[in-house]
Amino acid sequence: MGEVCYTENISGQGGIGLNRSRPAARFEIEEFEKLKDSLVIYRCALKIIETKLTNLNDYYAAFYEGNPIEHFAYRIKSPESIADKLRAKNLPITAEAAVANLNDIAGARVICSYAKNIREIADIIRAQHDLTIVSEKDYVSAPKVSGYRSYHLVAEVKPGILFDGQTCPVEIQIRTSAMDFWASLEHKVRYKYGGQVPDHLSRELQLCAEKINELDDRMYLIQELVELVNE
Ligand code: 0O2
Repeated sequence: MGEVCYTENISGQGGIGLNRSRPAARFEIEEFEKLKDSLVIYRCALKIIETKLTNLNDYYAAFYEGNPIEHFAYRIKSPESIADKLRAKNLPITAEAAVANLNDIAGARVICSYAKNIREIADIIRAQHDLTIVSEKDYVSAPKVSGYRSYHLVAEVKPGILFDGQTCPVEIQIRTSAMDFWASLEHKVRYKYGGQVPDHLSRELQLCAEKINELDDRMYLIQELVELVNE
């Protein structure tokens, strides 16, 4: 199992450059310094989630015949991306607004083999006594109009005594390899067009999302058939 950082530096991935229709949103220097301090707790919270997911993987690897986890990825949202998201939500570009309004500053991604694994993994995360799940979005059963499929949980984590009992949200996205492949291409396309994806590409991406969903189902069927033969 590999572990990667899911980066937001899209321009380095696959050669798709950005076509911004307006200047990038930015933090003023003073706010940027405040943001840097605010990000410490997110890094600590993310490490706790990282340990929990690594333990889950070790457990599956030891006691399950087929480990459903393909790999994990983690990232702290970049200041540029935080500023962009605040602007998109018509919020002030301040550290305080980021902390108060964004739940995905710290993010973990679990990539699994089959769609049925998504629910299993979500159930295990939900059952952790020291995590409080504050929000869940099921874009697998109800995909976004774009075609995006993934299961999102936001877990409140307590990074410990140094932070005075404060909690911190970490967004965990769970999806199959096929869904991840689609999301990463769609993200690049959206970034390239500054969010305004031309209709013909949107339609093509929606079509690909449907095909990928069908592929996920068919691959799962093959796996089930093989398991029946093994019994
Ligand atoms: P990045 O660069 O991945 O961080 P909310 O305030 O919760 O209603 P939010 O946070 O936009 O609004 O929630 P949502 O819609 O659940 O999306 C959170 C994240 O899911 C996004 O973060 C993406 O990572 C992913 N996502 C959601 N919709 C799409 C989509 O249509 N395509 C792709 N590729 N990813 C999607 P960011 O900050 O947009 O991006």
